[in-house]
Amino acid sequence: MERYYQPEIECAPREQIKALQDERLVRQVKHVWENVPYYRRKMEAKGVTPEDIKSSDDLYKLPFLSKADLREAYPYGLMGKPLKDCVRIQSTSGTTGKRVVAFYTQHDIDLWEDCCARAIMAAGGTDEDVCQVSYGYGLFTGGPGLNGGSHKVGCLTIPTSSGNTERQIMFIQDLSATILCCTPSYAAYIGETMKEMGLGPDDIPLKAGIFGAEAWSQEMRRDIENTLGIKAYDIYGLTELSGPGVSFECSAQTGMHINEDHFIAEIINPETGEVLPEGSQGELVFTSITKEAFPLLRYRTRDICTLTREPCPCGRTHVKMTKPQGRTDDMLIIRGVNVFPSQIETVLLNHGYPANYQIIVDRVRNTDTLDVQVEMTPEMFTDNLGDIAERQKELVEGLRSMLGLTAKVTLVAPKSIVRSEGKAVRVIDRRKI
Ligand code: DLL
Repeated sequence: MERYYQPEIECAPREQIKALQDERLVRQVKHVWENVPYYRRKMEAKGVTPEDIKSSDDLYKLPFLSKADLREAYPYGLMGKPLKDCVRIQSTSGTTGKRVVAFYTQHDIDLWEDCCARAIMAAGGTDEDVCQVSYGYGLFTGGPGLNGGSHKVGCLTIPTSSGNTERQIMFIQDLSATILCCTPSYAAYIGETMKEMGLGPDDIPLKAGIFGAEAWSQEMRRDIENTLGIKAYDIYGLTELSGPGVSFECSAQTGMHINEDHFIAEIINPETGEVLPEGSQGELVFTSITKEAFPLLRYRTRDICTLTREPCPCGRTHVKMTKPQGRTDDMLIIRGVNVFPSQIETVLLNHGYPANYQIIVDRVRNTDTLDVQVEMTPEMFTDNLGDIAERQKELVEGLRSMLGLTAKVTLVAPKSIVRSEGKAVRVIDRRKI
């Protein structure tokens, strides 16, 4: 049975959602014009005023915002409310440049937690469930967002945060956790640690997992589902727009429903900025129509995906996005070929390897090199060099047919690639271009 947190809005007829978006957009543009001088200047430069925005059909007239704007306006330049009305900040884990700092009023937090509650109920959660939140707490949005959503659903919430993996497993067992929320790489690590402790899926009561914050393939999903004995659901979001819960998977698992009463989604051509028709692949752009403190209009996410309005058997009517197929900024261009780390992951998992790998890109004598280091499972591990060479050759072939490129593959010993308790670092690009 499909469960909803706010069925009247999650399953509302399309016309009703469109009317709500129109009304909220008009109000939001006015709010931003009056309160965010940085964006007002951008609108003026483009010759747009709030009178030009009469409905969501006029969205294309507004200027884009990008991460560069966030850096330029850091920290207070994009706020829509005075600091005294804000109650919280969250921030990205960005390692380059300035971090993104997002502000929230109590109302913003309330709506954000509603979005996370929708995701938990879509994964089958109820007030009978015990929900272990193993995303990082603190500045990262994963822990606080799902914690709030879990409270709203009425689950007994275990705020373990990430880390101390054996203790995570002990809590799952002792407190009978039924839902696990963490990054997919941490879920895989928890599964691996369970195996080492001699535990299998039947030894834990988990039934569902809500995993996101980083790219993960369908193959990785199956892997996690088998080791933990659960159904694994995807959840998407970004700090700039609140955090997790911008979109989430339902039981159909054919994309993630975007919470359209809070966010209007567009797909654009990342090179030209042109809005693309439904079904096209391109860069996802969001306009937040309910956020008060940090109201971003036409924010370019750099995530590449496709939108679909095909009716969903779950009964929800909100548009669905595919799993992000990559980011405009994590796409590697290697010897002129576009490569996404997710493609490499798919090849590895299809050949039976775990999702523990590292992609090292370098430039030697003006030629790009692609080195993929892949961990063997303990069962594969051997000191027979002939066997290893044979396996490496198979992977080189698999990668060649997926990417059209020759990579160097190095199989490494089990556990030699550092595990992540949050987002995994998959790519090391040593090129100095
Ligand atoms: O990762 C928010 C989040 C927390 C989402 C917990 C889901 C669960 P940021 O740290 O700002 O926020 O990173 C946002 O992470 O633009 C995507 O590139 C990527 N991302 C988030 N969810 C997914 C997902 C959080 N389900 C950036 N699949 C986004 C693929 C994802 N990529």
